Amino acid sequence: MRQAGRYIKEYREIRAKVSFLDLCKDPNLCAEVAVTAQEKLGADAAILFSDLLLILEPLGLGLQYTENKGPVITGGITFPKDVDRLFEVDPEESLDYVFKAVKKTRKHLAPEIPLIGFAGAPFTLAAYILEGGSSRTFLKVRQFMHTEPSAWHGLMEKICRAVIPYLNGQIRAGADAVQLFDSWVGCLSPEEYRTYALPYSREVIEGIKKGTSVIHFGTGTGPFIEDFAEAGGTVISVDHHVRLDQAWDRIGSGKGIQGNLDPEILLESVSAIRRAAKKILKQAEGRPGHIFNLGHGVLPKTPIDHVIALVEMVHEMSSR
Ligand code: 1CP
Repeated sequence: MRQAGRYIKEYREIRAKVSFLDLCKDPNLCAEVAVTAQEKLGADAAILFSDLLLILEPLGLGLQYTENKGPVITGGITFPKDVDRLFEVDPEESLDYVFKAVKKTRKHLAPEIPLIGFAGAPFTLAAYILEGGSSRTFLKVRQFMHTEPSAWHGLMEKICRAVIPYLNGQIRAGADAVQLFDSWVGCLSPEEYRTYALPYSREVIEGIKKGTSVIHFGTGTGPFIEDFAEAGGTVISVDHHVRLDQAWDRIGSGKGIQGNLDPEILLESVSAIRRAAKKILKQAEGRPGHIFNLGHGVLPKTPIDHVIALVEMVHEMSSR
């Protein structure tokens, strides 16, 4: 789904009655939203209903979701010394509601449907903290990492210490796989990625309970997909700015790949969707290890019938 709850009627009905944050903190409602979406779409897996940014609250930051501006983070970091103000996070204590949501969702999902837990990758979380919300330019985060490398390191280490137990807690609660979202990492150059983001993503992925599949998600990673894959992950997610077959060659056949339909296509006709899906499946050549997915979240105005049709056609075209 990925913020796509917004295009599902049942989700909008629940949201008419409760705020997004209250919804995220209600394990019963989270389970209901996730299970309804999986069943309605006929998807092969379900993703936990939660959000990347919830972990910012126990770090000591203010978090609000606004109608027009999206997430707004307050009390953030301007000066290097601000990093010391952030708390150490004990997810068992402060994010227990997420673990309860995992348990409830696992309980209500069909047993053969895997449940994917998730967290934000250190770079993307740091970007939200430094920018105070969404950004087009990511100037503040890039300026901070260039000019304050030691405070940057301190911030990223603190985030790693929060994210690792958070993901492991989700696994203990019943998540079958986890996805690490580095949604904004595409704003970095390959050199910046290697220096300022890769070491911390690697640290998180290496800290995840052995034997659990990790989907490493990023967008705009085409220029440095080899480095992105090197940070770790059982499966590397790619967006539509790269060809799936070429990306897979660059990542190496030892890893799985996820992707990479352009979410915009879902606003077009069913026949256009079929053509685009067929092209991707052809590039995957039926090789094991391909998870068909969009390269990014579903756009808010997407007709649900188009998403259902996509799931059906992918099943039909890839059946053996
Ligand atoms: O009802 C509403 O208006 C809230 C919309 C919404 C929803 C449904 C937000 C706010 N988050 C979510 C849920 C969510 N977010 C899920 C659960 C599954 C689902 O419903 O789809 C997941 C996996 C996310 C992950 C997430 N949150 C990402 C990564 C997504 C990606 O594809 O890269 C990001 C960047 C966020 C931050 C966030 N939370 C919400 C919004 C609108 C955003 C993005 C805002 C921005 O542009 O910065």
